[in-house]
Amino acid sequence: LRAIAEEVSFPLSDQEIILGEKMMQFLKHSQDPVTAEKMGLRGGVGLAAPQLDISKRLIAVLVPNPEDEEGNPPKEAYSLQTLMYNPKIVAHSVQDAALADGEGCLSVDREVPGYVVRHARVTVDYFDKDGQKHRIKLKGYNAIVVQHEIDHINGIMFYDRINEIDPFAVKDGMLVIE
Ligand code: SB7
Ligand code: NI
Repeated sequence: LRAIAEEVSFPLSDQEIILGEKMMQFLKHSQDPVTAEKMGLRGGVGLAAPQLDISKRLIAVLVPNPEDEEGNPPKEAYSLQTLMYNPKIVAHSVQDAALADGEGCLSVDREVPGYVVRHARVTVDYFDKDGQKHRIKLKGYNAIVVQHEIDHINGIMFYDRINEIDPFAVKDGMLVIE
């Protein structure tokens, strides 16, 4: 998990395509209360190939929209659902942001409290499984999740970004996302 993962080249191998599909399936399962229980999974919104011991630059992101106050399902199930091959942050805001509740990681079996300081907004380039290039702009929770996953392919863990001396320090202008 501390290695810099290798870029993939196009066209992808069948293995690399299947790996992406498996990663997305894993996230779907981990969010389904029934299968999650059976498999003993913690709900995941993202996954990076190095977490499966595959040192390639591939991440999967699946961020569900919440139900409304009455418990009705959202219009769109997901606010972000993407497989990204060779994702790269090409621009980011000066403003920082952190989740109010901190972060956790499927690969870390303990809680590490504190604000994980990240960019509030990012522009990300990536390739899809067909080798098409995409550029997306993200903010809020989606931006945080994608940065957490891109960190994994660069060997960075979320707790590396927590202020050691004062874990809940708020740099001026930093957005705290509830
Ligand atoms: C909180 C959790 C995640 C991202 C951002 C905030 C992902 C948790 C699952 N993973 O460990 C994926 O790398
Ligand atoms: Ni993680």
